[in-house]
Amino acid sequence: MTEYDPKKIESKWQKEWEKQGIYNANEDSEKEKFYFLVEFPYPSGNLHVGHWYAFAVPDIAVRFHRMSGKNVMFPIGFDAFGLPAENAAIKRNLNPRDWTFGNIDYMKNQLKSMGASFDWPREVITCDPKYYKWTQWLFLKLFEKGLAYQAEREEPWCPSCKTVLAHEQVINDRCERCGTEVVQKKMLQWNLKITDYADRLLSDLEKLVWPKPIKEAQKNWIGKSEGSLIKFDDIEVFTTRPDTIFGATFVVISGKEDKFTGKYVTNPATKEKIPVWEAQYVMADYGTGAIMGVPADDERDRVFAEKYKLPIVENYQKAGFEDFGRKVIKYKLRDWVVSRQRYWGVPIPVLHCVRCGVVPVSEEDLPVLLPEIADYLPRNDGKSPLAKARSWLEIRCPKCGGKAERETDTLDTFVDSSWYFLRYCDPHNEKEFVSRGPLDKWMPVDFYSGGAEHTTMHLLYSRFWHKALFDLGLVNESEPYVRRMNRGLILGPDSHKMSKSRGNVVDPDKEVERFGADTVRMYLAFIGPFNEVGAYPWNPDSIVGVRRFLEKVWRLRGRTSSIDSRGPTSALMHQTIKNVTESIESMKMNTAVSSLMIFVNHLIEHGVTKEEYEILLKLLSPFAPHMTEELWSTLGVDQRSIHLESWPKYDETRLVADTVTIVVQINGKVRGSFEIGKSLRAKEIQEKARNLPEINKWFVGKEVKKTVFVPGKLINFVTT
Ligand code: ANZ
Ligand code: ZN
Repeated sequence: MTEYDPKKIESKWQKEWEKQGIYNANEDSEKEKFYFLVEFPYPSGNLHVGHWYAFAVPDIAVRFHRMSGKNVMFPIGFDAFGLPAENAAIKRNLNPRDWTFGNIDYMKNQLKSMGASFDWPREVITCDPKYYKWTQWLFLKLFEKGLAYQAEREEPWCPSCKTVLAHEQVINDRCERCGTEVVQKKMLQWNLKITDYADRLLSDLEKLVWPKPIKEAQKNWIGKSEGSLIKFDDIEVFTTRPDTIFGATFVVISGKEDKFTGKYVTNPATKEKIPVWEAQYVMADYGTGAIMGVPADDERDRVFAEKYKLPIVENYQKAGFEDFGRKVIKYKLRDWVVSRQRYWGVPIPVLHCVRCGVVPVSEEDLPVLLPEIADYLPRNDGKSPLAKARSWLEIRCPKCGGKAERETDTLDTFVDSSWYFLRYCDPHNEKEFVSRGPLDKWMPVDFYSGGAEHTTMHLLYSRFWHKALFDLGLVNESEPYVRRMNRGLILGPDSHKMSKSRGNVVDPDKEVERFGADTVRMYLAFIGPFNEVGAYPWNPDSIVGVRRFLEKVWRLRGRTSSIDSRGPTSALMHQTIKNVTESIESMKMNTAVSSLMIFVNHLIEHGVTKEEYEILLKLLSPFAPHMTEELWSTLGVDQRSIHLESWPKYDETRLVADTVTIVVQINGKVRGSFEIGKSLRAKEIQEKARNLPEINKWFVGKEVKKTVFVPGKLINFVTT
C-alpha cells in the first residue's frame, strides 16, 4: 500500500472540486439555507498564518453544515481599495492597481491551496467598477436621505498617510494603519450620520446572538449617557450628576492649555460667582464641551482644583437641584468621516457647481471611474491626488450647464465593506446592487466570523449602513448578522506576536510544503478553541503529531475487516459522532480533534470494521478534506465525493457501552483482564475469570481462600 503523500493528492482534488463546482451554493435548492460569512481579506500580497486561521477553521464548520443537509453559501472576495493596499504599493513604487490585482491572483492560488470550500463564482472585488458603481449608488441613496453630508470640523489627520481618518481609526491617538500620531486639522469632510442611529445600534444589540464582549465594546463605543444641561449664565455644561451642583466651584471649557479665562459666571444654585477656566481634560466634541467643576465629588475636578488652588466645597445640599437643568441624552459616538484624501478608493460621486453647490452625479453616469493618473502619491496640502487630474475633474453641471468640478476625495475602505455581503448574494447583477430574489433567499448572514479588531469599526459601520438601507426599503431586516464570532490570534513559537523583526513568523506555504494542507488545517483546528478570543502559540512538535495522526488514519485503510461493528467500539463510535458534532456546532474544533484522535487509537488497538472506517472518514472530512476524499474514492462505496455525503448520526441508546472490562488479580497483582456483558451475574463472571488460561495456571496446587469482587471493575483471588 502506498504511503500518505499529500503532494500527490491535494492539488488533484482541489482541481476536481472546482471543475465539478461541488461547493457552489444552489440557488434553487429547497434545503434550509445557511449563509456563512468570513471577513474578506485585504490583498496585502501574501497569506499569513492569521489568514489560514481565519479561513481554514471556519471551512470546517461550513463543510459540516453542508453535510448536515443545509444549502450553504460560503463566499470569498477581496477588500481591495484603501490604505493597506495603497501604502504597500507606494512603498514598492508600484501603481496601486497593478499591485492589487497582482496580489489578488497570487492570494487566490494560496487560498485554493488551503482546500477551503469557497464559492468562487461569487467572488467580489471592491475595486472593480462593477462593484463600486453600486457603492456609489448606495452612497447617493444615503445622500438623498440626508445621511451623507459635508461639514467643516476639527478631524484626526495622519501626517504620514496624509489623510483624514474616522474617529474609530485612531487607536490611542495613533493612525490605525501606520501607527503615526495623528493631529487635529480643520477640514471640510464628508460624513455619514451614524449618530442618527446611535439609539437603535444600542438597543438592537439585545436581540443579537453575539458574544457578550463584542456587545459590551459596541455599547461602550456608542457611549450613551443620561444627564442634564445646565446654564451657568451663557455657558451651558453637560453633567451626569446635576445633584452635585451645590458643590460646583468653577466651570471649565475645552482648551489646549490650562488657563483662567478672566471671566466669572453665576452658579445658578448657590448664586455665587465662580471662575471660568480652560483645560485640556475637557473634550471639545463631547457633551457641550464645557463642564461644571465639582472638586468634592469628581476626581479629575479635585486634581484640577488642587493644582490651581480653586475652592473645594463639601456641600451636602441636594434638595432642589432639579430646578436648574433640563434632561438630555448624549452619545460618545461621532459621525463617521468617510472622505479620504487618497487615490486608491471609490470616487465620491458628486460635483461641486459654482452656482448649484453640491450636485449628485446622475444614476446613468455611474460609475464615476477612478482615473488613471501618473502621480497618485498623497499630498501635503490636504487635497486628494485626484485634484491634479484636470481633464477628469472639469465637468459641466447637469443642472445648470455651468462650470463644475468633481469631488476629488475618495471613500473610506470601510464603506466598501459595509455591504459586500449583500453583493455576494447576487454578484453579477448589472441592473441592481442586488435583486429581491437572492436577497430574500440568503439574507441575513447566519454566521459571521472575523477579527476582534473590527468590533467598533467594520462591525458597527456595517450595522449602521444596513439599518439605513432597511429604512430606505432596500433590505428586509434591520440587522445583517444573526451570529458573530471573533477569532483569536496565532502567536509565534516563542509565544510572541509574529513579526519579521522577531524572526518568529510561520510561513503557511512552507508548512504546507512540508506537511500538506490537511495537516496545517487540522493543526489550526487543534491549536485552541476557535470560539474564544485567545492567543495560541504555534507549536512545531504538535503539528508533527497531527501529521502522524493522519498517517495512522491512512494506514488503517488496509486493515478494515468485514465483521460488523463490535461491542467495545460501538459505544465509542457513537460518543465520537456526538462529540465531534457538538464541538463543531459550538466552534470548539480542538475538542473535536481530540475526540477523533482517541477514536483512531482505539481502532488501531481493537481493529476496525469497514463501517467504522467510513464513519471515521466522514467525521474527519471537514478537517482533512483531501486525504479523506482520496481514501473515500478508493473504498468504492459510491462515486460521489465524500463531501456530498450525509453527516453521520449517533444513536442515543448506544452511547453507553454494554460490556465492561474486568481486571483479574491474584493476591493483589494484576494477572489478566477480560471483556464481559454488563448484565452477567457475579457467579458467572467469577467462573469465566477462573477459566482464563492466563489465570488458571496460578491455581495449580493452591486453594482459593477468599474472593473479592468489585462489580464492573475487578476480581481478586486470594490463594494459599
Ligand atoms: C459634574 C460631575 C460630578 C460629573 C461628579 C461627574 C461626577 P459620561 O458618563 O462619560 O457621560 N464631562 C461632561 N462633558 C465633558 C467633556 N466634554 N469632557 C470631559 N468631561 C466631561 O460623563 C459625564 C461627566 O463627565 C459629566 O458629569 C461631567 O462631569 C464630565 F461627581 O459633571 B460631571
Ligand atoms: Zn497613517
